[in-house]
Amino acid sequence: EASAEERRFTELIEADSRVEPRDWMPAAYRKTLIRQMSQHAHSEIIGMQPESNWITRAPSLKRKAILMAKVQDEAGHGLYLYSATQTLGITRDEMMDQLIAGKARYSSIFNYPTPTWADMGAIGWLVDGAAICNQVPLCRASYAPYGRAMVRICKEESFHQRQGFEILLELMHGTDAQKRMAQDAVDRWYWPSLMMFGPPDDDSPNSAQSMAWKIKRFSNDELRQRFVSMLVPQAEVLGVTLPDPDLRWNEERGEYDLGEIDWTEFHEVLAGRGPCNALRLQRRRDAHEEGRWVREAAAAYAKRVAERETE
Ligand code: FAQ
Repeated sequence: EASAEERRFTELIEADSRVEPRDWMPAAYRKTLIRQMSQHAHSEIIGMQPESNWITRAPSLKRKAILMAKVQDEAGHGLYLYSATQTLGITRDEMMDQLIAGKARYSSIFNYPTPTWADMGAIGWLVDGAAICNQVPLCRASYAPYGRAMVRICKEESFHQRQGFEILLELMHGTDAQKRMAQDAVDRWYWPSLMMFGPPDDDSPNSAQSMAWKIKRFSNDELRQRFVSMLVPQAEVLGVTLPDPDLRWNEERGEYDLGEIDWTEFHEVLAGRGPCNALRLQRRRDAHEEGRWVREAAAAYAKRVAERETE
């Protein structure tokens, strides 16, 4: 027999209304939100690294200013999402400790290297493109602080996506070497960007419950499919080839057929054995250590101000 609180929660979800932090919610709903939202926040923070790798080497002052602004946006998204997650009763310190200890997940995509400038284009076009596809439906997530965070974040991601597209467009109008560099980056980022949507539907343990709770609105495969449909015409404009020989329009399904995704690679990256997992985690640990004096100084100052007020 459901309690009155439980019935009210179920009605709220059924009516497509929203859950606020002070509302009653099932413990499992709270837990899955903390899981997904903290992972999302960690992704933004770790996601700063592949691009910050190029800030000192951007090919012009203008490109450098744009890239710095983008990486700063990612920091902002991370902090914004940590705050939204804190409304569920976990502290920022707990989340940070989990990340530093290597116990927290963050998106698989940020464990790949960025050896060339064209990677900045491919990340913007493919990684931010995938992020938008995944996150636009999350603007309607049943947990209100998450949905509200997504509205603002998606606006910034769409600017990020266009700046990536524009980097690739310029390279594709350049020399043969620049065209090869752009195509090579697309070849390396295409498959990992498809993996961002998560495992296939029949191997996605969290999907059914998250969809019933209206946190997720579409399945992993549905969003992956939508992403590819968005990419195909854009790839034509760019003049790049998507590196999937089996990619073709299926008239009957009204969708593209995709080649086989290498799920072994996906699981290896999730297990911590991707090309840059160790590097990303070490960099985060070092940054945390290097920032210790700032946190301590801020805490000491806050304490002194509080003492002065009670004097
Ligand atoms: N990487 O049962 P499901 C960005 C895990 S965009 C790592 O399907 P769910 C912007 C999953 O957590 C990137 N782990 O799970 C940016 C679960 O593990 P758990 C961040 C993955 O939650 C751009 C297990 O596999 N975006 O940062 C991945 O229903 C450029 C089973 O999976 C978000 O986080 C993966 N790719 O669906 C920043 C979006 N896929 O927790 C900088 C919000 C799955 O049981 C530069 N999140 N796993 O141990 C979501 O929409 C969902 O959480 C999914 C996964 C779709 C990612």
